[in-house]
Amino acid sequence: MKRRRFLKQRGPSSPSPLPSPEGRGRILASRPANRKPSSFPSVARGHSLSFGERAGVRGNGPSLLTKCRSFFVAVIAAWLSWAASPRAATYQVGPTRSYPTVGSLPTLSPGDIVEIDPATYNEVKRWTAPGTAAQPIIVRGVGAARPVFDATGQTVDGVLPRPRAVFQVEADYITLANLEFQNARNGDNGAGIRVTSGNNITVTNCRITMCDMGIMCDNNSNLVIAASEIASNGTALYDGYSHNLYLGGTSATLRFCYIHDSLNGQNFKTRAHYTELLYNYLADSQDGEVGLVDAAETAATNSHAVMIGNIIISKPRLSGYNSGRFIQFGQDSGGQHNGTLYAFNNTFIAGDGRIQFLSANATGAVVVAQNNVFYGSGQILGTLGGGISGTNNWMQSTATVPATFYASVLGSDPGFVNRAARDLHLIGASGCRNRALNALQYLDGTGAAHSGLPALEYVNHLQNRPRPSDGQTDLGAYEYHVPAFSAIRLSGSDCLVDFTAASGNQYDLQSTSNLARSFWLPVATNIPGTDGTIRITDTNAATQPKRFYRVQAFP
Ligand SMILES: [Ca+2]
Repeated sequence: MKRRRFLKQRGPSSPSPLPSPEGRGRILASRPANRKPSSFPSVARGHSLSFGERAGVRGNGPSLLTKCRSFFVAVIAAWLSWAASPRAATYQVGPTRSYPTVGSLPTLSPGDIVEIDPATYNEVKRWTAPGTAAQPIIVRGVGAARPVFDATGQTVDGVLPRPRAVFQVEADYITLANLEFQNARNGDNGAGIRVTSGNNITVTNCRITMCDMGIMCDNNSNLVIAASEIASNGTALYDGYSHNLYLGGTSATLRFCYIHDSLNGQNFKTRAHYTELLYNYLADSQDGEVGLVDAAETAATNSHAVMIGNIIISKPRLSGYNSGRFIQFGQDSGGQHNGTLYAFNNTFIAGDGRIQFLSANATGAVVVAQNNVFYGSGQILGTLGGGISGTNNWMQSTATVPATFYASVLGSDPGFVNRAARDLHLIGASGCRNRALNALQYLDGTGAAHSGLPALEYVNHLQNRPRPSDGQTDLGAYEYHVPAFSAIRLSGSDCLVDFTAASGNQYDLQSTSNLARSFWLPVATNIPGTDGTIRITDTNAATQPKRFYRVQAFP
């Protein structure tokens, strides 16, 4: 097993505050443009609070006239502040625009939008101007194809004023959308995107490839990475230490991402205090799929992680790389990790029997696994750390069932639609159906409790949809979609029958004129499910006095 090192060249070491559990921008949303927080009390808040508190009270506090004067003074002050502050602007960047590069942009202000035309830009940039919760700075690609930022030939060594990434974000409330990054190389950790000391950063619909590292961050909180592909990053010059994602700081959330083929390291590695992996697809790393290890931030209580609805697939790894690591929760540099990894409704596929699915290797690190599918290796557990327990997990009959796992579901095959093609949706006959707990709970980085039931499903690739519900949850990342009629109506002499059914499965539509006789005739057979509405025309059915329908799933 290879030794793992801390992030090099960390940013300022002061810890970032924990994010509000209620999310962003609730109060700031009512502020005028570019107002600094707390420079004045908000007009709306001060006014409504005062009247609400004093309603019906006489002879106590300022008179109504005094309050009205105060109100108008506050309005005028707010207007002056708004009028004096820079106005949000939209900048167009492109070969034919006034700003041919992002390097030519002026200093940005809160609310500014940068729209970038499709082209390849051979440049790198540090983003140092902050947005606000109400007015984030948005940098986005527009047009038919994502603009590509290619760092080939650029120096990304992190020696100021140079960045250590294609885009290095060093301020709060910035969104990067619809962009591609590639070829950041410095011999070990040139990144596609690096966030350092920037809170509330969002990366969405981006693609990062062929860098030493895909995304890195440190000394930040509330990083959100959504619907982004991060693949084929890594360098042989930093073999075993360069990853598709290498995060730190206080908190990060990944959802609907496709993270695959980390060339010389892990697909996802973090040292953050708190991590959410929700409905992602991770596959084929060279050295480990998910590593949640230690730093100063994980010594605090509530250093939890939650994984819900992910599909994670490993391949047989090359000689010289870690052949057993799949998900590791704990430490790799001797620090503390005081928290629990909650793994709920994931589908875990090992491409190699040497894989140990779950390992915890710090005394304070605990793993709770519920409603998952483990396939491809019989080694469910590696090292145990602070303890690994589970309920309602599917595993192969030949697996070593941990003594701390209860209500396990054993079988020879979980009943995937097409495992070889990696379609891990369930067939109707799957033994994973309706075997899961219907109540799950996890704690976030502040210790607050949340339901851990999966509400969504990952859709190949970078998409998502609501998870179907039949009242009894299935094991794994996908719920079997029970066929259901959505409409039956007459059209001339025909009857049009609409129903929904799961892709990867086949169905027969049958009819009868007499339920009591239970004699069913085929209307259509071998109908492939689509995950959408299927319409079958029953010719001349409208001429019959009555007709009943049913859908039968196979196998
Ligand atoms: Ca079900």
